[in-house]
Amino acid sequence: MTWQRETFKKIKQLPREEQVLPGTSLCAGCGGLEALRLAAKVLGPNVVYVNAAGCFTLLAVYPFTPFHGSWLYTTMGSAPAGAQGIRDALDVLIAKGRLPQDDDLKVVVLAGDGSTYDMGLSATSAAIYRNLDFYYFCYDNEAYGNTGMQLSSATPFGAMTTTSPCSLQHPAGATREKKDLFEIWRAHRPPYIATISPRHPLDLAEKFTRAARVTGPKLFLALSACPTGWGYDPAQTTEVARLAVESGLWPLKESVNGTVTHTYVPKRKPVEEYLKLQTRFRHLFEPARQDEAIRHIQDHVDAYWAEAAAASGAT
Ligand SMILES: Cc1ncc(C[n+]2csc(CCOP(=O)(O)OP(=O)(O)O)c2C)c(N)n1
Ligand code: SF4
Repeated sequence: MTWQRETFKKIKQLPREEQVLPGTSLCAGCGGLEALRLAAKVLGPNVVYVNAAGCFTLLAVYPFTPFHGSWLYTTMGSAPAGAQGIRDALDVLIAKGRLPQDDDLKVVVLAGDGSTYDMGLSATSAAIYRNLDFYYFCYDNEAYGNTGMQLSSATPFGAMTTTSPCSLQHPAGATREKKDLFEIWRAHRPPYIATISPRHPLDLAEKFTRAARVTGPKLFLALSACPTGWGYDPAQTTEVARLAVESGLWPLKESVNGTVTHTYVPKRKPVEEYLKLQTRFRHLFEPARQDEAIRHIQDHVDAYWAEAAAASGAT
C-alpha cells in the first residue's frame, strides 16, 4: 500500500511562521535543530517543551529563548516524568476553569538519544504505560553529543565515538547494533510512532499533523545528522541526511495503533556512499578498507528491507 500525504503536498503549504527563531548557540548545520524547526511549525505556538539535558538545553539559556512556547529543563532520565507533571497541571487548571480548553498546550519532550535510548527509557516506558498524552521528539545524533560524543545504545555498528575508538581489538569501532527504539515503543502499544528526517520536510509535517488527531503517547524519532560529532562539513548536513534515507539505513515509517507503514521506499544506494562522507566511519576505508565491516552494515540494511517487503506482501 502506498502512503499518501493528505495535508502537505508542496513545500509552500508548510506554515510560514517560525516557532523556533534563529540565533541559537547550537552548531551550524545541526540536523536535529532543523528537524525541530520543521516540527515546531506544525506544532504551533501553544506548546510546553520539556527538555532533557543535552545539546538542545543550550537552546534556551535564561533569559534568552528561541521558542514562542514555554520550556522546562529536566535531568536526562526524567523528561517523561516532567511531561506528566505539566500535563497534570494543565488538566487541573482546565478542570477548575482557570484555563479555557481552547488555550490548552501540547506537551512535547525534547531529548537526545542518550536520554531516549538509555537513561530515560524506564521513565518513558512508565509514561506510555499510563497513556500520557504527550509528544516525544528524539533528535538522534547517535551518541552523547553534548559531552563529547560518547557511545550510546543508538550508536550504529562501525561508528567511531570517543568511547568506541577504532582499536586493534575492535578495528571497526562500535561493535554493537543500534537499539531498535521504534520496536521497543511499538511493544508498548502507543497510538502513534514515526521516524522522520529533516531532509523530508513534507513527510515530517504530515506525520505531526496525523499525530495531532490522536490522544496518548506519540514518538518522533529524528535521525539528526551532526557535523560536529559525525565529522563532515556543516554545509553537507542535507546530503548526509539524504543518503541516510536513500541508502535505506534510516527507513521513514510510521506505526498507527501498531500497524507499520513505510512512508517512503528508497531505491537504495550502497551504504558506502553514506559512510564515506563522515570521519566517524573513515577507519572503515583508510588506511585499509575493512570489507567485512562494510558488508556487515550493508547486509543489515538489506535484511531489514527484505523483511519489510515480506511483511507488506511485496516480492
Ligand atoms: C545522570 C547524568 N549523567 C551525565 C550527565 C552529563 N550530560 C549532560 S548532557 C549529556 C549528553 C546527553 O546526550 P544525548 O541525550 O544523546 O543528547 P545530546 O547531547 O547528543 O544532545 C551528558 C552525559 C547528566 N546531565 N546527567
Ligand atoms: S553536537 Fe551535533 S547535535 Fe549537538 S548541537 Fe552540534 S550539530 Fe547539533
